[in-house]
Amino acid sequence: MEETVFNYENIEVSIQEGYAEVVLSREKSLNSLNTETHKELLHCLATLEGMREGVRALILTGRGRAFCAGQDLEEVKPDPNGRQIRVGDLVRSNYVPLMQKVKDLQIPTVCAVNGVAAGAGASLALACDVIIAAKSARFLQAFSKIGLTPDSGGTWLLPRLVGRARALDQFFTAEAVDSTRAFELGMVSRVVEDERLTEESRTVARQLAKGPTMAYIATRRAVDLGYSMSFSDSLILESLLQDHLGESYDYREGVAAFLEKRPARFEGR
Ligand code: T3D
Repeated sequence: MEETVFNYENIEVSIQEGYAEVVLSREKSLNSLNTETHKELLHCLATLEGMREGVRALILTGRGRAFCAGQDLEEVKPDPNGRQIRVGDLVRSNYVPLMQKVKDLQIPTVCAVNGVAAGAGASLALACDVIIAAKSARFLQAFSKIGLTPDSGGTWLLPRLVGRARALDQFFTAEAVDSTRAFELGMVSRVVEDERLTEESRTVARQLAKGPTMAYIATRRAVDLGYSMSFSDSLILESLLQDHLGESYDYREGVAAFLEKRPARFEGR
């Protein structure tokens, strides 16, 4: 089988034990996102997603003391003639495809938030399925500090996690939310000591990589769509998803394993 080579400048990618680890690696600017990083991330996620059997979970994390400081502000500063990029164009060309890809990825995602997650960096973390924060991590809705409204899915993600009032408070004041508070607010599912973050995220990824991938993705879909559906419509959606999952190998294997009193060996199909 041909080996996939990941050769990127701004991210590091490794694959082990059925999961991939993607590390944002622009440490000097706190892993801020420039256009090249967007391209690499999109390419890498699409490639990993295509590796079906080999990669069934993904960890996203950052190198150094930050997870991600959002948009690389050097990239958007006006040129010497005062010309400035159109922010909406940048959002449409970079953030819309990236965030859509993360949210729709056909494998479960784990974010290991190793430090500050600001602006679009916070959105990137909150778009993942399982969000584990290091004790020293903090979230910063930095958009209003530079006169912008949250983008990269922020206005969809944060209110769903913390409620309208607390989301607007974060958006307007841009006050940092530390990991303990983020846990209390429901923004992250686990907080661990800094030195345990890597192992904790890998333990979760290892478990997810051995799990019923299709069921995870269907669950994410039902939960996300459920926010804007009636209870009755959610019941119908769930039944339709079960139609699909009921045809899967993993469903047959799960039932057989239970009846045979042995651990299931899911294959993600
Ligand atoms: O056009 C558009 O902007 C559209 C896209 C919008 C999406 C967005 O993400 S908008 C939000 C953009 N992000 C921010 O506004 C955050 C900016 N950064 C910060 O507020 C602070 O750096 C942090 C709170 C994240 C961390 O503070 P601190 O004190 O720990 O670190 P620092 O000293 O500010 O930063 C360290 C270095 O990283 C510094 O460089 P230097 O002086 O050592 O050479 C700093 O300039 C650089 N850096 C930090 N964030 C960014 C950055 N460089 C470029 N872009 C950044 N976002």
